[in-house]
Amino acid sequence: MTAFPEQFLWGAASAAYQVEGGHDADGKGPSIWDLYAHLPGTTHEGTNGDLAADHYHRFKEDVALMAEQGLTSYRFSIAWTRLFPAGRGAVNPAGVAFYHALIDELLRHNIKPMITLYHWDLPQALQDIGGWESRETVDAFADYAELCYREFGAKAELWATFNETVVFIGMGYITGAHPPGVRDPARALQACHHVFLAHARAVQRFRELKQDGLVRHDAVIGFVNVLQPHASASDRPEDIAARALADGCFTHWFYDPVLRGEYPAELLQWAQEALGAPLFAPGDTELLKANLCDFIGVNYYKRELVAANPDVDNTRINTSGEKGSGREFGFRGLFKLVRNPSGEYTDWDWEIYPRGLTEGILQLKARYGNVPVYITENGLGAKDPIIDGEVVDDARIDYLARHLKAAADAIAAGADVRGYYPWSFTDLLSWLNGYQKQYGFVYIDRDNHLARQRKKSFFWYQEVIRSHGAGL
Ligand code: BGP
Repeated sequence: MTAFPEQFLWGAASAAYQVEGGHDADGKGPSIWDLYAHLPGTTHEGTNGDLAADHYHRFKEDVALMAEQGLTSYRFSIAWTRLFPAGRGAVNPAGVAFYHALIDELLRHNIKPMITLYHWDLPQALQDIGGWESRETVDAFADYAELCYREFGAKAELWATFNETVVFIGMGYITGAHPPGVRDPARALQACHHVFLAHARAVQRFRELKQDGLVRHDAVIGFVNVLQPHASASDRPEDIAARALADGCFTHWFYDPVLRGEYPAELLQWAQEALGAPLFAPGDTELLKANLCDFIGVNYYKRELVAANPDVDNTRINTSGEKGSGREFGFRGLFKLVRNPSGEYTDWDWEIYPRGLTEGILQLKARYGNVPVYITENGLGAKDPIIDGEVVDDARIDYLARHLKAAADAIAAGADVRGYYPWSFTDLLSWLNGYQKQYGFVYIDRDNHLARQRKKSFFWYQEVIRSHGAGL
């Protein structure tokens, strides 16, 4: 017996900067990550994505492995700077050709592409004119999206505009750990507002081009968010209030605009009074309202326990992989994320809590109705053991199996979950943690010309796919 609907997609995920390499190949322009990762002290031991897994040159080998594993879908992102080296203006035909070749190779193996338009690698040329703080970037994004639809819209049916806005805005403009390295909540909220507008504009163009027959009639477009369910650390009223605030700031702020077309009203009022942002221009409200998602993508790794926070002011996270080295994360006066004393944790201090996937999806269903859901990321970051030359990633198998069962529970409870994309297909670059934090089904031997090697989990997932999840 399988709990998964017949059309359920068995995928795996990646993102351009983390896997492609070829950072300046064939006319590609620099992105903010190309520059940022080369600044001293920004990433784990100075690691960067210049070479990554060299998927740009080895995608055929990678797609052959996907086909061997049995994937029915593959989620990847397009590097904006390959298509528009300066973010707008002149198109780079070699970049367009690369994604055609990748997509054609996937289709040849009956693997459905799921295309993410933006997985954090903003063209540096647009950062230079203000990045997401500028409405010119919104215009440039709509044009970039349109080029993608015109080129690839007849081939791909699954599209997502943005990946994890809470992370690239939160880390880019509040904690300062991602580019552009700003620490200013008001600027964060304005940049974030522009991302929602860019999403809405891209959805609008998608539907126009679909109407014109340039995009497949069965194509759909969504937005990918972090799914991080929160629980209060105790039943003290202040912790319950802190949890509600965390839900508002981390979840509703990012889901409401794309699924309801508006911000959570109370929080918006608070932000505008306290910080003076986000500021709306005429037409913004209508634009958001008119362009809701066809589906929502959820990236689930962990849940968080939340407590009232009179004291902690820390936004640094564990990037070493030494369990217990992370400090409490919190915004003083608002809330903090605290360790669950009886919780199970990864070496990066992320709580392993499969039920959170079920709970989180059902919370979304309760708030937004039965919108189609794709689990666009889920996975275990670990330093995988190698025994007698084999990568024996039993911990990953255990993690994924338990989360797949949790996804099945959400489906049994009535949620419309349509696909599962573990992070990641091959090992790849972790933004701040380098290559030591592995997620893949396929090991990349960095000491041996990036040779690909199937891990134990590769064969495990192959069997899950073959049985359509029956043997879990
Ligand atoms: C998500 C991102 C991915 C990926 C993943 C794992 O937030 O969408 O790009 O990196 O998290 O995170 P990390 O690499 O920090 O372990």
